[in-house]
Amino acid sequence: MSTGFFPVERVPYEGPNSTNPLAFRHYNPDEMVMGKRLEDQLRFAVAYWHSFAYEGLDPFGGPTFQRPWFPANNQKAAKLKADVAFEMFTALGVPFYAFHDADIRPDLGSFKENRKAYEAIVDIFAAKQEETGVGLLWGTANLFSHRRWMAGASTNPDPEVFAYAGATIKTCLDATHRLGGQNYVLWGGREGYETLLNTDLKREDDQMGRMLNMVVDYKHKIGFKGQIMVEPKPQEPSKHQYDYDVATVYGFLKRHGLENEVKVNIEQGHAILAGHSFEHEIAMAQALGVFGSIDMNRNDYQSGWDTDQFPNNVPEVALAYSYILQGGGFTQGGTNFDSRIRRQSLDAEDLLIAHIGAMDTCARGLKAAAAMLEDGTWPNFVENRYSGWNSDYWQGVLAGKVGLEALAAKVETEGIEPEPVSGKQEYLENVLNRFV
Ligand code: XLS
Ligand code: NI
Ligand code: NI
Repeated sequence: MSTGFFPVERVPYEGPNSTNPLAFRHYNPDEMVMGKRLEDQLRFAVAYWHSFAYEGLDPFGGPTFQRPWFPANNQKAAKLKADVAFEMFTALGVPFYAFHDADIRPDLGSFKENRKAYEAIVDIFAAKQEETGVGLLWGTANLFSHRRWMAGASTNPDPEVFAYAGATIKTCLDATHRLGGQNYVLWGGREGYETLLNTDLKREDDQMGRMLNMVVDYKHKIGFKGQIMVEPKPQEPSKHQYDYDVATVYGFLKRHGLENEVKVNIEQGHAILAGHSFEHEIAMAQALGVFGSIDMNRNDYQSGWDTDQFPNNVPEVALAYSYILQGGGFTQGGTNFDSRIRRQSLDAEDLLIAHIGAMDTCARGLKAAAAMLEDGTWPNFVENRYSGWNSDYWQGVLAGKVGLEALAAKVETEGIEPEPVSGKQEYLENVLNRFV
């Protein structure tokens, strides 16, 4: 029996000319794009926290959303929340969702009570996944909201907090495994510092590395086949976060021997906060062999913080997907909408409308990206730009067969005087604009 929370049970695809706000105009899951169904290319997931746990607070104001499951301080409310959540996943036709422990269960005070409440909701999720065919893209632990985490989780100066973090991650990994999750994410919201004055960087790095190694060991022990992913972010809530960006996370993984075990979950808004573009972070992760999944959202360009709005800029999204497709597309990862409606968007249908717009934006972006690659002008240009390196001699240089002296001798004996060539930026921008 439906809860009747949403005005429709299923959002149809009606094509580009539809003006129905509760219909897709560009996301037709069965459309084939680069040899795969659109649904399998995009692998959409809804973020449980933003759509069902967020109450509409901001730093200056309290809750604005009056949902029938608020206050979600008991199992009955948590169950109703789960019912509505799965109704929305089904209405949108998304194949996946993602959640933190604290999003789905009430806070009953002790670790043990919370674990039991959490596992009871996970049981409900298991039945609902079975019934609806919706799967889990990733599970994660909320190691940042409760006051116990204020000085960090694995990086806390108090070893008992480290233990509590480990116990929480274990519980969440067990649940993710049980639900057939494709990935498990660690986002270190409080793994950083407010002031360097009270912080020992070296110790905190060692603690965080040790925790991640324990997570990887445990994953193998229980036979979890999902990817373990770290989600980079430079700051907020901490003034400085250790998982600053993709390159920083890669250095951390190398330092702790985890570069072949752990991948990255890249969020649009975090990339911008780090002073990068989304596509930079994606391309960097691919170059380093650690690309895993994306959190799709956008930040307000004026406010300078992680506003987690739904994406609506097709050219930007197209560029991001063009790099994902060039890397072969998603394997276990997907497009998780780490996005929330604004606190004035009070209506149940606003949740649907937000996701519909975002899914249409992503569909248009992915189709544009596929067209750019199928056209070939752009990737061929880049390939060509480096073609001088393809000969045996220059490959040998890269392979270490030539040293600095030999290189210097070559320049003089052959009279090498390189002639600069145009980088063609505007030409390439115009080429890509043909597809968006
Ligand atoms: C916060 C993060 C968070 C992670 C999951 O900025 O994006 O939502 O995705 O803990
Ligand atoms: Ni975020
Ligand atoms: Ni995120």
